[in-house]
This record gives sequence, C-alpha cells and structure tokens, in this order.
Amino acid sequence: MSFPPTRDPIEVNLWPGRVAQWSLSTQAGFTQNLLIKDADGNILVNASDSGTKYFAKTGTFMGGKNPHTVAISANGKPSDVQAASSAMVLGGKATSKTYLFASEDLGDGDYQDSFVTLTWFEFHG
Ligand SMILES: [Ca+2]
Repeated sequence: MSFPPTRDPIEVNLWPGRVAQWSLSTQAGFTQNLLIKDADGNILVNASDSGTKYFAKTGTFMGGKNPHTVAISANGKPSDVQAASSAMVLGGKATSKTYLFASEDLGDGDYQDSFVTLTWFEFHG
C-alpha cells in the first residue's frame, strides 16, 4: 500500500512492546533528521546525517503507545514524504510489517533526500 506525498509527521501504528528496527539513508546536501515518537511523546529515534550515505544510521527500539509519529525534516524544515507499507501475514496473523518513507526536501522531486525503513516483528529472539 502506498500513499501520495504528504507533510509529516506521519502517524503509524506499531506493536507496543515489540522490537522495531529502522534505517536512514541520505542523498542530500541539507542535514536530514528522522524523529520517531510514541503517543506519550517519548523520543524513540532522533538521527541526523547528510551527504550520500546508504544506511547512514540504523537502530532498534521497543514500540510504545500508539499512534507513533514519524517526522523527516531537512535543515529543520519539514519535508514532503511518500510512504508505503507492507505486512507479512501467516495464518491470518501478521509476523512483521514494514513501512517505507521517501522524502523530498527542496522540490526537485527525486524523493531520496531521506529514505527510511521501519520494520517491526511479532516475534524476536
Ligand atoms: Ca530532492
């Protein structure tokens, strides 16, 4: 499922207490920032980078209270963001779900200034 470009922050529902992994890639002159919070305002990810760097930053966190918000900005200004999501389902139960976010910070329409993946898993370990 994909969505047209929108201004972030974008709301996503994660599984509370389940591990989520994330990555940030940049192809941008401006400094990109990825900020992910839970509904209580807890900051789960706050990562910045610039230049052409694939998997510039990666990490994990535990999902908190829904809805979570994902915000991508460049030099402190909110970017336009395309989003898509896909779930793996087995026997009617999701085993993982992945969101993709691609941001545009200036208007040239390449939508790769930031590229973010966010996956969470029903099971871990
Ligand atoms: Ca761009």
